[in-house]
Amino acid sequence: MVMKNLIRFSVLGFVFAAAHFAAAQASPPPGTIVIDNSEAVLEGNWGIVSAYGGTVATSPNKSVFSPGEEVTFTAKANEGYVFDGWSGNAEGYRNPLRVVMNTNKTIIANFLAAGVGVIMDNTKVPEEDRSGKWQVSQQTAAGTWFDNHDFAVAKETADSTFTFRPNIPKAGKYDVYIRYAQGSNRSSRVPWKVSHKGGVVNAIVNQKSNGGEWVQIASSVEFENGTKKEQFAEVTNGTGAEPAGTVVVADAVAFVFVGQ
Ligand SMILES: [Ca+2]
Repeated sequence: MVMKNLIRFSVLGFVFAAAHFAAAQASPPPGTIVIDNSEAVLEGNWGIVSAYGGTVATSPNKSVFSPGEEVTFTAKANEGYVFDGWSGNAEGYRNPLRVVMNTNKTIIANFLAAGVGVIMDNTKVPEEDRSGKWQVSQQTAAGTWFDNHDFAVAKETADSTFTFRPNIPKAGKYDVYIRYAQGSNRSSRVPWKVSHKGGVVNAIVNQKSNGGEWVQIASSVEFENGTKKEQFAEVTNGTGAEPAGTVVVADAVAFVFVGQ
């Protein structure tokens, strides 16, 4: 008897605005999507889109495989969507994804409807925008954006700084959100600062909860086009007194256009 392994695809469309950004966008600006590895540059439509967000190509192109056979899946987002990783019997954001068919699998490609803005991952932050002692997480904790996050041990007074300095696609007003994998060893008062054209906004975030969500730290702040020294979202490890072993997490920051 020859065993066969079956594969089934579910292609899910999620609405970026509703699923990942709580703030409703009233009048969506039009556009297209560019995605650059771990930094998604999103230029597209906000709002409810009912169509599925993309397709998955299978190579070799068939749905029944011999045990041990290797297959490559390539997710392709439709216009107005961005690929948001694998789930089911796969995980992460590798695309194309190589899978060995040693059992029946259900692999889900997730897509997000896009809005205007930038999601900047910790892996895109250059050395000159990090100071102090940051370490890369060795495991991908649930809720992490892309493969990893950086973390630093919390201190009463900050000695480590991590600065997300985005390439803003369009001058205007932006809401700013951060993301992290929550955990019991996270600080309950992580200090974030958003520096924008009109000044500075400070926010304290409890990273013990709301992990894997986009948590808003600034609302309708103004940015110029491009990358600028004074335009950033920054986290430090200066939490005040915390139990030994407490850490702060730098994972990803989303800058979402909300209007001129
Ligand atoms: Ca990350």
